[in-house]
Amino acid sequence: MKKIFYTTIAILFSHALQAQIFWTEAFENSNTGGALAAGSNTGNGAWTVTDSGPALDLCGYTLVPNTWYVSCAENGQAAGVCGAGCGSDESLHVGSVTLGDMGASYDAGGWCSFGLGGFGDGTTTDKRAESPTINCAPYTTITLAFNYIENGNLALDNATLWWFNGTIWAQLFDLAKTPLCSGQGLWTAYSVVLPAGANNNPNVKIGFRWVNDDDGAGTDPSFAVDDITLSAVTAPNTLTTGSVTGSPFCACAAVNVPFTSTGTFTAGNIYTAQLSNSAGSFAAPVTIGTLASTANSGTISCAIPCNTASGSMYRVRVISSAPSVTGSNNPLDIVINALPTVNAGNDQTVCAGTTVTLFGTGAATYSWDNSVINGVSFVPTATEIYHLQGIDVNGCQDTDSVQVIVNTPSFSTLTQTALDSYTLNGQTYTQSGTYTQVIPNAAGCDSTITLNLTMNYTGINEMKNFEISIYPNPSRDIIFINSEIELFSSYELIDNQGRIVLSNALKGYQTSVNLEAIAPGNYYLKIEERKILVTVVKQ
Ligand SMILES: [Ca+2]
Ligand SMILES: [Ca+2]
Ligand SMILES: [Ca+2]
Repeated sequence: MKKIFYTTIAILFSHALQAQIFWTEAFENSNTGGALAAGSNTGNGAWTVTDSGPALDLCGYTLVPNTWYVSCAENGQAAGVCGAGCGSDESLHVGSVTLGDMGASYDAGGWCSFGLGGFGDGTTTDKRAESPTINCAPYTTITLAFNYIENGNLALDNATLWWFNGTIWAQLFDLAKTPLCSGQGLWTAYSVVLPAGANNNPNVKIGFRWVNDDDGAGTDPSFAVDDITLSAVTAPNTLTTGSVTGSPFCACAAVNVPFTSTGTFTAGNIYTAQLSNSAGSFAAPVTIGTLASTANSGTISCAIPCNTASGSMYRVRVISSAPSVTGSNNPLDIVINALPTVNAGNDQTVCAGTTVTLFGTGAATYSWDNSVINGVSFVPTATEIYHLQGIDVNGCQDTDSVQVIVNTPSFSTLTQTALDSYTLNGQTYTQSGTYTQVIPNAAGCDSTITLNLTMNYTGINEMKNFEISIYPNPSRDIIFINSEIELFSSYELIDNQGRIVLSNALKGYQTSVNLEAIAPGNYYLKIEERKILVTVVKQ
């Protein structure tokens, strides 16, 4: 009745659960005989042997205990098959040292018991062959399985199964003697669930201990083991993509993809969200976001690629990397609208004060920065990049920008003194005065030139107006400006560079001008009130 119950449970769980072998040891070292187990490494790491036997036999003589070999001298057979010599399938087995590796065949000793202690070497043995460290994380309910043969003599010459939890060794089981089979051992399958201490334990070892009491009583085979596996019954991983909200989307939009999963996801697992094509096919999925996580739920922050075409049958799904699981599609179709292509027009170059009109194309509505209104002229005051955002009928947007380079007018002042006439840019002047010219500059904008022109005239060295006399002229210091009428305007003394070196108000009938501070040379005395110009010489 009990047996039927267990069978029923097994059937119920068989769809959801699967055994996963995560460690194997087949001892395949291509050795036909004599290779010691201590140091044997077929890919999992090296096996070791712990010797707990005495140093001397019962009669006080040096021991030659049995030892552990890894070779095909005892062929590793399938369960239910008789033992055999080397057939190229290596096993871990106990053999003799004095007689060499003859497979699972040992020297039971007995010389001491027979009163011949000094005749032969004693074979008292207590040696445990120990596996390399086995990482049992993240597994639980771990099954250890292997095939073996064992004989010997009761518990006196005997093999036992041990395990190590990272701290201490403990015996798991005294393996039963296996049946004889044409004089050899019958290879027998054995399995056991490791204690709970092995669950999620990264530091597990298994060991096989062989003891021999050296009493001469014992029957081959000794012990051999092969094809060791560790497996765990785990639920298969599942991955379910959740509902995606926010459709319709514009290309480029952010989207959150939620998921749930079951089973164990191992360190380094990456959940990846994928986007189908516009028909919902994942034949060439596009990655839109990832999340490094071993958790059984999460939300992946994604971005729909900006170049995604319009479509109304898009789907997303989540996949994982460790283990590799392809999740279900999200439940409903997703609408994605492609982005408009907005154009802000060509860059422009204008002169200050010129109006500019900016307008975008490619969308339905437009907004500009810098207070610009689409299609409305304005006068830019400086070179600027104007950014445009255009939004189409689906509410999808694109941006562009345009540069307006504003060239400024230039201003310059030119001060010149000339004799009789002066020509600037083709324009000839014959009178002193301030003139303005406007011509295009290198940037194509106005260049305003202010000409301060002082004109001297040939022959005007003497007074033409008898109302005013100037003396002494030349002079080293003081000159007097005498007038028949009172003068109250001003005078200016101008050098030949056009610079005013002295100026002051006129003082009625006579004005004195002190020339001591100015350099010797010719100067022009300009009397504003009478519009006259006289040459004055400082000595
Ligand atoms: Ca093998
Ligand atoms: Ca046993
Ligand atoms: Ca014995």
